[in-house]
Amino acid sequence: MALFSSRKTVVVDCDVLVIGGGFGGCGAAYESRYWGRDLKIVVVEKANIERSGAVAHGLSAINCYMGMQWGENQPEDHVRYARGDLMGLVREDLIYDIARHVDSTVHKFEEWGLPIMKDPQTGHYLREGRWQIMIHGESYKPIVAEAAAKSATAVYNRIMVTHLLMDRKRPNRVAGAIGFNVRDGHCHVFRAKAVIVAAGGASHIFRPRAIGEGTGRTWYAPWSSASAYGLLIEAGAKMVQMENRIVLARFKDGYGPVGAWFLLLKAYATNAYGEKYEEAWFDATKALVGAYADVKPMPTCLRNHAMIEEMKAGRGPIYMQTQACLDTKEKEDIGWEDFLDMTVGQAVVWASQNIDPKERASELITSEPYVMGSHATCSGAWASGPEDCAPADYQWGYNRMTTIEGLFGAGDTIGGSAHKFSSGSFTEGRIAGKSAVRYVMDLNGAAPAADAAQIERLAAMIFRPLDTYRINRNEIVAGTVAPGYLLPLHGLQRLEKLMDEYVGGYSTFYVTSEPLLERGLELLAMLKEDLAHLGAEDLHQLQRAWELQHRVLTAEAVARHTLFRRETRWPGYYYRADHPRLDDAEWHVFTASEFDAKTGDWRLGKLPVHHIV
Ligand code: SFD
Ligand code: AMP
Repeated sequence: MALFSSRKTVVVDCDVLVIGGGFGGCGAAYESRYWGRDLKIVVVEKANIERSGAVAHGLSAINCYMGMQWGENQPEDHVRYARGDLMGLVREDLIYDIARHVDSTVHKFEEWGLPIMKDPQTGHYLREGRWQIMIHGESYKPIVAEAAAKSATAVYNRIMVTHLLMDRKRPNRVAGAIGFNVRDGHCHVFRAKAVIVAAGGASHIFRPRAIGEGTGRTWYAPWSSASAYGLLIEAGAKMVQMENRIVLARFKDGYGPVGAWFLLLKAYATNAYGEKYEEAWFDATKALVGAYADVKPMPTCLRNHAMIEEMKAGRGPIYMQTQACLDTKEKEDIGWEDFLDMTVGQAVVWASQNIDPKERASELITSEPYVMGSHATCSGAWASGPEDCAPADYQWGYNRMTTIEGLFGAGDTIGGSAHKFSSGSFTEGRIAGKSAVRYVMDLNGAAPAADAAQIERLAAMIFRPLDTYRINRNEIVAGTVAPGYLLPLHGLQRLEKLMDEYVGGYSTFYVTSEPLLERGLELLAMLKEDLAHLGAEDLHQLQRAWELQHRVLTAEAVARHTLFRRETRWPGYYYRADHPRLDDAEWHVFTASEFDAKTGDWRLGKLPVHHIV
């Protein structure tokens, strides 16, 4: 019998359910309302949409903007850019679809009150780089969330979704979602005709560099807990490119991003001796990846590769020569605001280490890997493409519908389409929202029926860690250690350590191989067995427990995809020591996986990469 017997179950019925009120989710809510005037549109969010997700703390740039009104770029240009950056492998239809709509999204953001910097000479948005524009973005998220809140019929904040619900009769048809309120502990059941998952990417899959007093600090938000992948994998959705984890060059210890420094302020990176090092690695890199080394701008992974090689050669620390570019008050202000708007911790590192960036260079380093679908990386779900330009085998239903009927995705959730960033994720949410509404209207009232037995089974399972803790805490042997349970933090640390050491984290300089991956998967299987004994002291820890479940499943997908792709496609993100070169003859393809939750089996395969631009 459950020990928390006062728990209520709240049931919510709706037409469109949006899981995650970040950038993709806010876009989905906004656009669903536009097309579905009379529909019941519900957003469910584990935090509070006003300050949730990767943009919680603000941003200082919008990294995806074409500038078509000024003839700056066309959508085709963006497809070429993303393809080059991802070493040839992207869903060009999905990227094109976002690029052609993204400017209108940014114009809406400005209309809603987001201050966008202007070039005093032209009056156009101030360009950081070819694709990026500068904003005063500390309040970026509340501004965007307000539009979503006004559009949705209801926003359920503080509810962590743990599982998707499936139709009673059709196992591949989504019927809603289930989770719990992290404040009052009530169980929440959402029954929906269409579901859009926009639950963000994943930090803390690999061991972060930050330890001790900095524990938990990462570049991508620490609360980006892989739910977008965990929910979908468990339900059997086809996932792609899960091996394509991203490593980022960042200011050391505070994880400050580098884009504004390289592109707008024209700072440059050197080794410890003040030498620019990227060019020096060109021939060696070309021997590994061939013509991809000639792509301009240099692909993100190859920029990392040069930095990693330089570090391995013992010529670190690597430095961003900030003092060489901060020669005016305006530039100095932009430099500080870049961090104060987006990564306050980096400004704190400067203060705490007595670094004045106009006097002294700052260290750069490559981060631990993250799993995402919206930056210079494209892990995520395989989705049906736009009706007018997707190749036939990329299209089986409604735009942005996954391989599960009625289940859509946006932002980090959707795979194959890199370089969406905040604006592109919101845009993809809009695309998914419009499509989900059409799907609901085409149903003509034929709603799915959630499976009562599944709900009952899940409701018992979700809260089990609370009981496990209560029963076993009597056996605590020391501190927080008890033989009868595993605490979420201990499980997380086990996951991070094994992913780091076997699947290509920073401590091996991102190197892995078949034997390492096989051993990592063996240890992962043992960790998965222990997850049945997770113990949660309170509701906060219960949330941590389910975040860990989502992270572990995602990590397994990363390891299995990495094992499957027998080449090194993205040096600088990870290296297969046993297949050190890029191999276009065999691997100019997407890797795809499907998980069967009943048997625990994974099926991996290849999907074609079509070039439409
Ligand atoms: O330069 C559940 N990003 C940047 N984008 C830009 O456009 N410009 C920049 O300057 C950017 N930089 C940057 C960025 C991110 C971070 C952390 C930093 C710097 C420090 C990237 C964008 O933020 C990113 O691409 C988008 O936010 C992705 O959108 P989306 O919707 O896929 O993810 P989200 O916004 O994190 O939202 C997810 C939401 O889901 C909630 N959630 N809710 C219920 N149940 C669950 N189980 C849930 N799990 C998650 C989350 O709480 C969240 O609200 S730069 O460095 O690149
Ligand atoms: P970051 O701040 O590293 O997240 O980068 C922000 C944007 O600038 C992304 O679109 C990056 O791909 C791009 N970017 C960062 N550094 C460089 C560089 N050295 N050359 C070209 N593009 C860059």
